[in-house]
Amino acid sequence: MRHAALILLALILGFASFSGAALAQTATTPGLARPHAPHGAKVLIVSPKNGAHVGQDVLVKFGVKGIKLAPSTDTAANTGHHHLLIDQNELPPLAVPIPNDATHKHYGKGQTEDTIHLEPGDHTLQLDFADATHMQFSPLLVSKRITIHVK
Ligand SMILES: [Cu+2]
Repeated sequence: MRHAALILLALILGFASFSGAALAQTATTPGLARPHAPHGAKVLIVSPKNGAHVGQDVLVKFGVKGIKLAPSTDTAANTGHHHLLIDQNELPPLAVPIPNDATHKHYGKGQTEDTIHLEPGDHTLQLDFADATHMQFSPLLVSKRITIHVK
C-alpha cells in the first residue's frame, strides 16, 4: 500500500516537472524553429588549414556533406547555406536567426567560398550551416573552429 502511494507520488512529480519544462520552452521559443539535421550531415572548412600562415586576403573554401546547399530563397527541408563566424568564441544564440554582420557572414546565394580581409595577427574561423530562415540545425552543423596566422 505504502509502495503504491510512493509510485503515485513519483508519477505526479514527474508529470509536474515535465509540464513545467514544456511551459518554459513555450515561453522562450519565438516564431522560428530549428530545422532537423539529416543523420551524418557534416560541414567543414576545406581551406585554409588549421594553423596556416596566410596573407591578409584569405580565400576560405566551404565544404558540406549529407545535406543540400541551397540559396536562402529555397525553403525545402534538408537544405541550407553557409555562415562564416570570424573571431567568435561562442556560437550565436540558437533560438533566433544567426545575426548578419561583419563577423557573422551569410552566404545566402549558396556560395562555396569567399575571400575575406583580415588584420595581421591570429584569427579564428568557423562555419555554421543554417536553413533558409538562418536558423541553426539540430543537431548543430558546424565546422571545427580553426586558428590562422595572418602576416
Ligand atoms: Cu543566413
